[in-house]
Amino acid sequence: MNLESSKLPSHRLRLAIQKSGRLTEKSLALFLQCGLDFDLRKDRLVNECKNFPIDLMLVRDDDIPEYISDGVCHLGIVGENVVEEKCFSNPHKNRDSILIVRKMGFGSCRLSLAVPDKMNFQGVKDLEGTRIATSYPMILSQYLKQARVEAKIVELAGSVEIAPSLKIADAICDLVSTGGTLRSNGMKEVLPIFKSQAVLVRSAATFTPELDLAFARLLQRINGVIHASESKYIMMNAPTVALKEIRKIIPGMEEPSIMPLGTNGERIAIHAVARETVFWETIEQLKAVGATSILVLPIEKIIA
Ligand code: PRT
Ligand code: ZN
Repeated sequence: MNLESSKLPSHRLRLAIQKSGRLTEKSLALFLQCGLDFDLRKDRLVNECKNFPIDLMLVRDDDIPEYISDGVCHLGIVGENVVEEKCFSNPHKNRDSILIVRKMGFGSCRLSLAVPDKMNFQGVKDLEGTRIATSYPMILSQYLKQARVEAKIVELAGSVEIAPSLKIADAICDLVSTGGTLRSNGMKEVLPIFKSQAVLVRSAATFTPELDLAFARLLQRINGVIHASESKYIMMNAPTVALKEIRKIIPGMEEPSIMPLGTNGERIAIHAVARETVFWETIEQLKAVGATSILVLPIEKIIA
């Protein structure tokens, strides 16, 4: 690492993201939606933002918790699984040096125990005396300790799913999202032990007032973008008598705007923000109680 460019400035936030991997594209898309303009060059360790006091550091995801604990950067976006493994479940690390600020709503997966299809698995006690391959030895050993199961942990950096067929392990503990990798390697997921998604983390160290302000502004933008992406603006016409039912149908509906249609009081127009995903089933239910001209619109920003 170029030490000159890694010196931590006191007037600009430094945020670490994964340089190249599953979290990179979504992290960058979020910054774009937050109005941050980076002239990004992947061969540069630190990339300056042109219109906000923040710089992006592009690194390997495994190093992000360490960089934050060591004061190399103020913030990071990383899988919760990595924070848990590198800091929270690691007895040699200072777990108070890093704080999870919020979940980001992408990069969802789970760390699960998996065994060969042919194994008759009844419960975690069946793993007593076995060899379990994983890239997450800290989380796994904590789990086994709590479950009072003695097993040998075989630490591997990658391709954990092939360990049983290589006969170097009897079971594995690996990240799963669709389950396709396990299936194509003749394995079955038997126990999810840690649920994860990408999280925004910060150093627990106190920021200067200047950095505190920049962080508050950044967080407000991130919150606004994430709330907006989870929400929809719904408009419809409906019989006045159906209002109570409609309130129950729309997920997470806040106080709607209600306008009379015509003069006889029989029909109303309803405009509302739904805080959760609006599925086709919801729209069918609205139609069933008499709603017409239903419009579901995306929301770009929500600032409370
Ligand atoms: O190079 P660098 O070290 O930065 O990247 P990396 O290879 O360590 O990480 P990367 O890009 O694979 O993953 C980054 C983060 O994405 C992880 O730390 C998780 O928080 C998150 N994530 C979400 C996943 C998955 N889903 C995932 N499915 N990380 C890895 N996988 C792998 C898993 O290890 C297994 O090999 O995908 C395979 C299983 O996927 P399915 O869909 O077949 O179940
Ligand atoms: Zn990694």
